[in-house]
Amino acid sequence: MTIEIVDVTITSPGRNFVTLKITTSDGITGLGDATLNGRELAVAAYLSEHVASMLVGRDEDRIEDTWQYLYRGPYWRRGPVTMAAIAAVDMALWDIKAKKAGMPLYQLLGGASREGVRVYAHASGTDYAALSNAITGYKELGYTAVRVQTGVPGLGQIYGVSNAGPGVRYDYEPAKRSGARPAEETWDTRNYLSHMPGIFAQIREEFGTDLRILHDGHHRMSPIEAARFAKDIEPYDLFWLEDCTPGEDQTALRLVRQHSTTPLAIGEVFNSVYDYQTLITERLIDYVRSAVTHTGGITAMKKLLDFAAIYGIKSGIHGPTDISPVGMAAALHLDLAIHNFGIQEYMPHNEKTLEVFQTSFTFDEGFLHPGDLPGLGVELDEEAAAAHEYTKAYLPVNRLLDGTVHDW
Ligand code: KDG
Ligand code: MG
Repeated sequence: MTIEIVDVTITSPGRNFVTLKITTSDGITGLGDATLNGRELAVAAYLSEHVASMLVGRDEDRIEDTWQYLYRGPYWRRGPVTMAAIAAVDMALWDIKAKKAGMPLYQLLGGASREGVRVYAHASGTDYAALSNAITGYKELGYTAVRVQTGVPGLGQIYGVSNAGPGVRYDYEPAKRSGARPAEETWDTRNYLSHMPGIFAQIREEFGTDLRILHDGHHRMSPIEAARFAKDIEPYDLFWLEDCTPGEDQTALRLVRQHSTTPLAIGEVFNSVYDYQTLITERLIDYVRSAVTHTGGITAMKKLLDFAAIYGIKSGIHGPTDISPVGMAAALHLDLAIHNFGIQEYMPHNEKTLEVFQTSFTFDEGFLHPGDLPGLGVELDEEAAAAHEYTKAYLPVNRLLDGTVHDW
């Protein structure tokens, strides 16, 4: 059989998603997530203008060969747009193969290594009281791990903090529908460094030692600032400190490592195994944070995680709301199958999104399972998708208090 139809759907049920659908000559369909937050149309055009016609007529079973054809074939390699496009094709082909086998995808990846995958939720609040409320809410829902982000005195709205008032929030969304230009936020690392350790102390005091606490630095610290921070927060036993320094500077983490035993995670802005070469071989990180959607799909992610496993490094696959339910399903099948699973990020999608993408995920006491439908287990309702037109939305730009553009 061969690939017959290749469709790209852009939908915006509260936020934008790009989805690839491949249909084979015998009518089997596969879905792939191609969503790149704030640059959605670039990936959609890459797929529809350059990739779709190359796929038609190819054998849908040749997943590795198709991956290499799309990666090596065009000469220009890597980058988030290319790798998101390749990821979408790869996911769709695995979805088809698993449907043909009549099995959930994780069975083709070696079968389940666990009963469910531990997930972490996003708890945030503008101050400690609001944050504590959110953590309590997630604990009541059964979560055993939370990422905590809070406001910093002297700054306004900052990364990762919901300003929707107290209570549990499922749908913190960093990309803003701000018209032609991104919104702007302000930042001051000095305020952050002096405020945050006290927050972790309060959390440990209120919630005890069982709760897994994660935190995202969102690439904002210099190497020496990150080293100091990682050392200062050691007593609070974080599960991980994520993205403490800018992602493209792999050797920055040497300095952090030399000074602290706080576990480190990085990689949501990476798009290939080469972004990790130094980090993995020098054991500078503990968790790989790539998204399946941005790193070339299931084929590439499995190789990356196997490489990490050799060095005792675990997975922490990126799973914010800008990964569609299709990308999330790909992550969950991998999580269930691999041996070196660490934890999975989980921000449940809003109701409108789950009408467009019907999933078979189940959540039980802090653990997710992708379900046992053949393939990825996600259906796209194209009529529902068509009701939500693409709306320009951007991640905010971050400036220091004096106006200098800073890492976001
Ligand atoms: O598109 C960017 C978001 O996915 C990112 O800001 C979310 O840092 C993030 C996280 O850890 O989920
Ligand atoms: Mg992050």
